[in-house]
Amino acid sequence: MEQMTIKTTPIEGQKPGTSGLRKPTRTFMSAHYLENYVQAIFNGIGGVAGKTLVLGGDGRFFNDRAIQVILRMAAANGVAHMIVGQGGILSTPAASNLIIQHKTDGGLILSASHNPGGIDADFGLKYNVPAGGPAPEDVTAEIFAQTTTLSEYKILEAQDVDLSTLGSSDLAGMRIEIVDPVHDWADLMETLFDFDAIRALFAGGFTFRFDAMHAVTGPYAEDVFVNRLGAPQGTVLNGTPSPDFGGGHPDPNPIWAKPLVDLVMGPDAPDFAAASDGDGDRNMILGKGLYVTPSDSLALLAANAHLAPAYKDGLAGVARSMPTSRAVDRVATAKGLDCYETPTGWKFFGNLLDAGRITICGEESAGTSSDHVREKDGLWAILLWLNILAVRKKPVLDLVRAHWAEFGRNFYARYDYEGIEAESANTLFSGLRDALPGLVGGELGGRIVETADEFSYHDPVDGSVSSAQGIRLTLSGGGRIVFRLSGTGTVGATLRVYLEEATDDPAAVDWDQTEVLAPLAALADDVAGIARITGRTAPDVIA
Ligand code: G16
Repeated sequence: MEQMTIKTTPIEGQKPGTSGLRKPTRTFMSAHYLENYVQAIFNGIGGVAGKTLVLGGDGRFFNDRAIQVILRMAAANGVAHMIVGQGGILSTPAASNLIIQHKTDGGLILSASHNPGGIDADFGLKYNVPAGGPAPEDVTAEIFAQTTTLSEYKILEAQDVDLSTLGSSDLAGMRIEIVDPVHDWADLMETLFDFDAIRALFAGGFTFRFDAMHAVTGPYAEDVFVNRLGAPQGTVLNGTPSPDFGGGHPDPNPIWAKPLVDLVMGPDAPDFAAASDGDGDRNMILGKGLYVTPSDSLALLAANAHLAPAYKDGLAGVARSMPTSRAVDRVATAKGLDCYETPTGWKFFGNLLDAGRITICGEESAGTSSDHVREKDGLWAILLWLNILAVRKKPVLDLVRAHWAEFGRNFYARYDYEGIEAESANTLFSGLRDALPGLVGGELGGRIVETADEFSYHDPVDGSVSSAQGIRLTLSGGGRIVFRLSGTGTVGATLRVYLEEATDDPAAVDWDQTEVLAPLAALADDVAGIARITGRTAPDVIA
């Protein structure tokens, strides 16, 4: 086996976004692209000689080839020990768990999350730190800096490693340990939740459907819901992972998981339904006739987490990303908990979790998790819901309505304008930025603009500052509009507009969300000039 040093030149645009580097698959497959980025990660974290790393991905197209390249590069760069999910597969939360459990030096996760997979779709790669979470901004900045000066990478000339058999092997002095991707994570779940209570729930005829969307969670869901909790065969839908996610878009929301939403809205609705995404970190929650928004789900989980064994002593605190609705803030206020507002991106929760300041956190983008790992964990959220339902013994709809009645209701929607020209996006944001000082105290749609600013996050643990994290306006009467650009898209710019109305009116449990938010949507268009600047008169997606 020959170790080679290959000359290369920097490749433009290898800047990690909200969660690692995501690009079209063909870009990742182009000459030196993957190799350059992997070497930049290795260099950016101070070299990998003698280190132990975790490696796995969501199984999308090119996962298998990329893993082999990374293994050969890891061996050539002196990695001592690689822990790899069998077949090169690991869900993102399972990878985080392995990084933590094995006290490693971090891991490489191959995924473009909820983006479609295939040669004409998307691929991604990110580095997670030894604490288990996505690399924070100072680390990703160093990795990016490395991509701009890289002149060579190291790789071994070797045959493919067999990833199908559990156990250890050697690659030029590097120990490769193939582990069951499901087992350790599923065992962890048993320590957190009341599996007996959930088993009794299923034994009593409670019906549940989980849509794995042909993505990574199928085997995890079969093991936990069916094998360990006794849910009947047929509970897991689309449970066989495929490299192109069955040709679908593995994003658990009412648009891309429409068949499941149609099921809960129809006559054969199960008591509870849920879905997860490409790499298993997102979740969608549904009850009979009801879609629970991620922001409401976060609030309800925070209010009821004490019903699960792991959280029985209460929560240290909670956190949400800035654009996420403030529903969880109401729970925090009622329970006397600290509540943190972070920028979009799971990496920003890491310090708060490590410091023990929060136990549960979540985002409007369908991510929720706790301090059990350092990633969002779709199946964890679904299990906590099941635990709560098993104890409360009430339908999902009743639980949600009771929650709104107790804490107040936050109406919430996100409008996405996809693939807009970068220049239009820049014009729109610079216009908004310029307008901010003049908006405060003025009137907009008959309401007073109470605040208008661009969000900067001051990390209370390490003192770092992350600026330009979204423009936000708050309006009298509980309204809020947030504008930001997505950091996960691979083509053009995606404008996200987040609309929120908050009310304490008990009658609001019966109000229609679309009607409540319509005036705010018109205001958002007006104040930012969305139609005027981008030519778009309607969003591509309402989430
Ligand atoms: C990623 C990040 C999340 C973020 C989401 C949306 O999720 O991990 O923290 O909320 O993207 O980000 P953006 O609005 O910038 O597109 P995932 O599930 O794609 O890893």
